[in-house]
Amino acid sequence: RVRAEPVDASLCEREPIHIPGSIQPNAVMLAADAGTLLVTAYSANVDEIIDPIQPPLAGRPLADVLPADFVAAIRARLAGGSLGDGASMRRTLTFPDRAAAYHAVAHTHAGRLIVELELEPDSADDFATASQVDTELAVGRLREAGTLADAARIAALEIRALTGFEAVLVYRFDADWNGEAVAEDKVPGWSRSLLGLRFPASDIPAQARALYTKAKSRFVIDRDSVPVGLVAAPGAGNGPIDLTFAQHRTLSPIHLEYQRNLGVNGSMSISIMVEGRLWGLMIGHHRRPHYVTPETRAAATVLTDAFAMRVQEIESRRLWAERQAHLDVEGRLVRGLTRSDDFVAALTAGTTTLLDLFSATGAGIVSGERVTLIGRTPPAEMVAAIAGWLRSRVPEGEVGYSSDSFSADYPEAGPHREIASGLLAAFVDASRENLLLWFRPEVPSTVTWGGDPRKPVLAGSGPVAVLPRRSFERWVEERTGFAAPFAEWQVQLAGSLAEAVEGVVLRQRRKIDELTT
Ligand code: BLA
Repeated sequence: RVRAEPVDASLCEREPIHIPGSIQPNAVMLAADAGTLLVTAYSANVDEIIDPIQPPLAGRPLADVLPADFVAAIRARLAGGSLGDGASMRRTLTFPDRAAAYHAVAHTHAGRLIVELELEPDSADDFATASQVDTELAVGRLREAGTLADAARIAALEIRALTGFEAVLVYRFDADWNGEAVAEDKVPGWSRSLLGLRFPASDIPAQARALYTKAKSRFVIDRDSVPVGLVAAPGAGNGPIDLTFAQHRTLSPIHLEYQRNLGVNGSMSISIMVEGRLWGLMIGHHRRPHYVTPETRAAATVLTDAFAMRVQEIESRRLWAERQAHLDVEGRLVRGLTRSDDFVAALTAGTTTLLDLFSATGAGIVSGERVTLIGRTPPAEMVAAIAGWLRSRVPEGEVGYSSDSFSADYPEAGPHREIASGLLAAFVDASRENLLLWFRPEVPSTVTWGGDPRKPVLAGSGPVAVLPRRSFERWVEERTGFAAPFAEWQVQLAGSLAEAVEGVVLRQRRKIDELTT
């Protein structure tokens, strides 16, 4: 059934996961026009609560079908503008001749009002009910975490205690959307550990990341349950129903296959948003089906948000201190420049030099043909050649260059990668005669992937064109030729220093002109 050769992972990005046309079977869904509140679609299991469907449900006012006070409350929220895109309201509802109470949640999206009516499963062992975790106490513990690693460890532990999953992982994206499990809390009896493993970006494709940026959480009760289809009334404007914000949206079958390969049945993922960006996911795994009540799901989202805020605090505090230290160094260098007639000496010979910036281990200035170097750098001829390459390589109008692996761009520098894998460079003047350079050494490392990242996808046959990889065996990659990457603010700071130097160079030129005329 599976052909061995890997196929293009970009295929994964094309699956329209927001319109699967079905929901998980523990809920009933009704969709209505958000303006008229006339029913336009419903899930095929609607007869669980409304019986018989006579006359046809489609086209009937929502108030005929759901308790009138609930529909009145929806109307009021709609009129007040507080049931906008993605916002939701909850109620517990009962129906005539039905013993069970339903958890109802309503939201609007893309012109529709969508109501989900969720039934708690009969108490199976694994269907954890509200847990004893004190959310406030857990938030307090997160607030006291001093490091990112501590905060992640505490978050995994508290969220697992709350939700009852067998394993909870804190999954962090890197700049290229690969990810790493940075914390893990699990039952002792589960020997599998994903802690510290890397996963390629295609495991959570772009459209899924975009959806998770908008909608905060996903819970799958039973990976193997049979999805319930949505029945739409025929008619204009009644295209596929966008389930971006629906809590019971069925997840991609490709992803469910991935879960099977991982040995996971019930699952959770909650978006960790830091400064508006999807920083990572709080992932829950269970080997059997696993139900989490709406209140507990909401509490898990609150805890995840508390973790995200702590991450933001810890990271911004660290960044602030680092930038402050760099601004101090820049200030001293600029003061030195203004007192000196020789900008090269001012930046390389004093007590504060270019080496005090950017954790560089080597730095240099190229001024025309003259090369001045400090710290560990490639030899002067090589630096001159690098300067020549940069002058032609960096597009007109751009002030600099930075790379954590610049010999990939300039293979001639390959032999020097041990001391110069990373390069940050800034042109001083528009003519590009003068150039400041910083070098960072190679940081050799091993990256352990959860499966071979070059083969994330297998070709399927029949209706499914792509399948996720089957093996999550550790796959170790030796990384060479890479330095610690330069941050965007460091590139900007290098540019502003280069600008200050330009002022000094111009002044020196004027002086020389005055002396020679
Ligand atoms: C979604 N993939 C996901 C999600 C996770 C992962 C967490 C979010 C959905 C959820 O709540 O479960 C991946 N799970 C992981 C990783 C770990 C984990 C990395 O536990 C590690 C700790 N996936 C593939 C391939 C494709 C693919 C090859 O590996 C496509 C061909 C697709 N993954 C895919 C899709 C989704 C997804 C489409 C979106 C699922 C949805 O929300 O409908």
